[in-house]
Amino acid sequence: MNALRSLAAASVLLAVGAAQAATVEIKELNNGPGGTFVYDPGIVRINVGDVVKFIATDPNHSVTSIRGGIPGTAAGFASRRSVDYGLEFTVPGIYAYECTSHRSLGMVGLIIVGNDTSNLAAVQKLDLGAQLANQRLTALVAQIAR
Ligand SMILES: [Cu+2]
Repeated sequence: MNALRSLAAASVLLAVGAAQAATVEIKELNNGPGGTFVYDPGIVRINVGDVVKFIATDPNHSVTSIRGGIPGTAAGFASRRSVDYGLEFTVPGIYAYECTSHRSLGMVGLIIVGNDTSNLAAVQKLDLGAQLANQRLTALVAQIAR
């Protein structure tokens, strides 16, 4: 009987835990803390199962995962331009993403899920083909590494 009661209590705790998944907002901005054409914040840390909501605060931006810059078993993603876009992250690791319209202007960001940085080396090796994008990515990666 005690064991059954404990099991029931554990189930309730699990249910409460699942309900606590957070939603984190990232704004798409023409002008922000990191300069022009930025995601704010440019780097976020979330738990597995949390949702990131990209807010189209300024128009003409979008969010697309960068090939080679997400965990190997995770699906890539891409939003349309100028619309809010929500996404649940269920696979731990680092996710690098960009605004395809403004990659050359350095509009990139990072999401770290479940405190898992096992694909850090792959993210560090990314070449976005644009100096400003690579500079911003390097600066974001430096925030993970320290
Ligand atoms: Cu953009």
